[in-house]
Amino acid sequence: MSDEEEIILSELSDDELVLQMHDDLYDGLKEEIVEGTEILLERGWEPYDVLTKSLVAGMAIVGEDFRDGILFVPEVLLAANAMKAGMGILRPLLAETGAPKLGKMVVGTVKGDIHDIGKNLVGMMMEGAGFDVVDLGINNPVEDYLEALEKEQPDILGMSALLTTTMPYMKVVIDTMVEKGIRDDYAVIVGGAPLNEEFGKAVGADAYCRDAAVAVETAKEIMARKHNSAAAG
Ligand code: B1M
Repeated sequence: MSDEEEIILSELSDDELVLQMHDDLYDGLKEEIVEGTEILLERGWEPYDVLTKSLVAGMAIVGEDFRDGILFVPEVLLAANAMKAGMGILRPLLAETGAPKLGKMVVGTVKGDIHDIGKNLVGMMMEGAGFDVVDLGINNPVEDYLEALEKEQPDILGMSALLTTTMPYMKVVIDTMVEKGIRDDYAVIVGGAPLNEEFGKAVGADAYCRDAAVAVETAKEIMARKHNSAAAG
């Protein structure tokens, strides 16, 4: 926000407000992000649109300037905190569902990796679609995944990684599941910015999911297949 003139968020048009929110996210202005999120919701925006058009799109700009050495870790952390504050408002709205539970997912970011915004988003969207979600948080060694699988008995294991140096760890987890003879007891989905379809296949996942919406669709397909094969068997 410029020092010369105070911007009143509620006086901006939708398009102007979304652009302002991109700026505010860039500047790590948590309160403004909360206010902008609330204004868009009051104006009748769908929570998913607020999420993708203002927050996720804003974070993409932060990501570009982080990559190009224009922004550094402290600034990006502030942006991430502002984004999380906005997501906090959207979470209950996205998770609101009267639908019966579709299935259960254990999800976590892999060892060595502390990025959690994308994973949180996937968790929120999955809850919204009617899944129970057990979130293991960040920096999970294989033992944490195995323990949670045994304890929670989910249908799906989800792993997230945002670094090219941490994404190979997904293979460690899947290989360990194979060694222990439990690989086929769960569907495994993976996601994160540096991953792709080919990588998902190479590590032995059931599916690579480009974004949270794809994760939800994939999880629904997995559950439909599971029910069909149970009915057939
Ligand atoms: Co980091 N970081 N970061 N960072 N950071 C990236 C990932 C990077 C691409 C930035 C860049 O250079 N452009 C780069 C990685 C380069 C690489 O590996 N090739 C990078 C780096 C280098 C680093 C550090 C090493 C920097 C340093 O210390 N020098 C360091 C590493 C720390 C660590 O993990 N050990 C670091 C630290 C940080 C912060 C702590 C400052 C902060 C994280 C805060 C937090 O998460 N709480 C941060 C952030 C915010 C980013 C960027 C800018 C944004 C990530 C994000 O939240 N995006 C990121 C740049 C980028 O990705 N373009 C970057 C928004 C989020 C909604 O998208 O997470 O991609 P995303 O999730 C998407 C999909 O990927 C998918 O769905 C989501 C959308 O719907 N998805 C899944 C994700 N997980 C899924 C799981 C699924 C399915 C779909 O199923 C289970």
